[in-house]
Parts: sequence; structure tokens; C-alpha cells
Amino acid sequence: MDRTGLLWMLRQMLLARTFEEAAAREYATGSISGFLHLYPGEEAVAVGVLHAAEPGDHVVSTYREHVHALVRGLPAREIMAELMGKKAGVSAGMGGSMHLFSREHRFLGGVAIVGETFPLAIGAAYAVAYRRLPEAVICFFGDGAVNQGTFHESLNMAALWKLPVLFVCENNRYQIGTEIHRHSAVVEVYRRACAYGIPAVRENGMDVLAVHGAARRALERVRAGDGPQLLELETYRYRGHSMADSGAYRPAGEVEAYRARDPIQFLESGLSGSLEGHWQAACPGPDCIASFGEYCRTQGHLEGDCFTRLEQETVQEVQEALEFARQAPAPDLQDAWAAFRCNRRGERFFGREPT
Ligand SMILES: Cc1ncc(C[n+]2csc(CCOP(=O)(O)OP(=O)(O)O)c2C)c(N)n1
Ligand SMILES: [Mg+2]
Repeated sequence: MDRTGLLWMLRQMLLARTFEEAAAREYATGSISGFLHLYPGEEAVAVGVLHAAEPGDHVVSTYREHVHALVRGLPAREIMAELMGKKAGVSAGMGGSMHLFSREHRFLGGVAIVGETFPLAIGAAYAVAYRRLPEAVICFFGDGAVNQGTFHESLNMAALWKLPVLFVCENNRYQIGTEIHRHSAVVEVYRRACAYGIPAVRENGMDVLAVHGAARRALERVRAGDGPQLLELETYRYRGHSMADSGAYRPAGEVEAYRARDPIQFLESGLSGSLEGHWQAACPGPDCIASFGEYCRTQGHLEGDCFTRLEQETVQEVQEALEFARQAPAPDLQDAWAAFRCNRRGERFFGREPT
């Protein structure tokens, strides 16, 4: 991969980490309410996979989707406004954290129901296949979704009809507080795909280059008409399941052990040997962004203060997003009626065409 691609991925990972840590702080002050599921530790998955996507592809995600939306190109300020329930948000403030959508970016959610992503993805893939379009559908899901009936029904239909879907399992080993060996008889998710004849691989989800390579190869096969593919990416979330979860069920030392493999901090430690940025302070130890940054540095792409500049840019972008979201007005009752009528009659909604 060329320098531009590498630095784009590094910047996206930094932006993701900074955005999510800012969202956590906003939640603590009460400006974001409801549930909030954050992504620190898992950045290499979203960035590696979505860097392999084309603009014409479709993305279906879960309730832990802020970073998928960001990397897909939805503006940080409109995502933050949505988290705060503001009218300027990507879903006009009607959805909140778990319901980010953008027709323009072909981002089909933000879906809160575990296992709901699968039928949505194969429905979209059926439309793509029916029209013989050169597009793929990327379907993210967690390890906790693979025992839902929809997983098996959807894999079966996708394989039967050779639908253009890339199923991406973000295996962070926990379904809320239940570790994978307590909820799944077969803990290697990729092995389940063989029941439906779907090619599947498992990859290190903390290594953005490995993720990107696997996603690119899988998407090439999807686009060539080979039918669905499945990727299992082994990753880890540093925080609890949501802001309401302290993560106290995890054994002592486990989070620290995973942070030590984190792609972000690996990089930073290689560069300066210190933890000066606010997100580094929140996540001590070498991490997923760090390991990738270290790689970029050894390849000669992070000369001088390049890393610091990238980091400052992302801090600035998130700061602007926060200011935009804080001053944005909330939707009023009329807006709620407009959304309601739009749903019932397919009318325009806040200047947007009905989707
Ligand atoms: C059908 C359904 N059942 C239960 C829930 C409650 N719930 C929310 S997240 C979750 C666990 C999902 O775990 P996983 O798929 O591993 O995703 P992760 O949170 O680890 O990213 C559950 C059971 C839900 N949202 N939908
Ligand atoms: Mg999980």
C-alpha cells in the first residue's frame, strides 16, 4: 500500500479513538443520553475493512457503529449531533447513537437488534444481484450474534443465491459480559460458515494491514460473483459493553494485556516513548494504533512531527464536531410529526428524499 493509503488509515484510527473518547466524556456530563456503545480497541477492524470498500458498496452495522459511520465518510459533526439528539444529526436527531443512517454514503444503519443486520444485508445484496450491479454489501456483527437464527438463515440464503455479501464478525470475545466459550459451543466463528459452503478466514483484528488485506481479497471474490465470504476478526474492546457497564466481569489484567497489543499505542510508543495526548492517557500501554504507527514509522512515512500533526488534526476535527453539536437545536414537536408523516406517506423529511 502506498503512503497515502497508510496515512489515511492511521488518521482514521486516530480520529475514531479521539471521537469515541470525546463521546464518553459528553455522556458523563449528560449531553448524550440513552445507551452508548464505544469502539476503542477495535479501530483496526472498521478502518481495515472499509478502506477496502468502494463508494458504491453498502454497509450494515450494529449498535456499536459510530466508527463504521465515521470511516465511511459521514461527517463527525453530524454523527456527534445525532448522539446528542440534535436536528442537524445524520438521522435528524430521531435515532441517537444506535441509529446512524446515510443514504448518500450507503450506510444502512446503525441497527440495535442483535442479529437484525443479517437479513437487512442479504435483502440489500439480493437487490444488487437482481440488478447485476458491481457492488458488495458489507455486514458487520459481533460474536454474540452468531447464535441467532437470522445468522444461519441468512448465511444459507446468501450461499444458495450467491449473494454479494461480505460478513464481518468483530469477535471481541464478549457478548455483553458473557465470554464466548460460555455462549457458543464452537468458539471459532469462521468455522460455522463451512456449514453453508461459504469461504471464511480468521484474521488478527488488531492489525489493520492484515484486516485490510483479508477484506480486499474477500471483496474481490464477492465482486467476481463467487458469492458470500466471511471474515472473523479477533479484536477487543477496552471499555465495557456500554457506558452503563464497568466491565468488572473481566479477569484482572485482561484489559491491560490486550492494550499491550493495541494498534494505536504501539505506534505512539515507537515515536515518542511518552503518553501525552488525551486518548493515550486514557489507554496506557502499546495498542492497535500504536503498532500500525510503528510500522508506518519504520517504513519512513512518519518523519518529523507527522504523527503529532495527524493527531492534532483529529483532535481539532472532534473539537469542531463537539462545538457544532452543542449549539445545534433539538428537533421540536413539528419535526417529530414530519418524521411520523414521512414514515407513513413517504414524504420528504427535512429536505431529504424518502429512502
Ligand atoms: C435480539 C436482541 N436480543 C438481545 C439484545 C440485547 N443485547 C444488546 S447487545 C448484546 C450482546 C451482543 O454482543 P456482540 O454481538 O458480541 O457485540 P459486542 O457488543 O461485543 O460488540 C445483547 C444481548 C438485543 N439488542 N437484541
Ligand atoms: Mg462481542
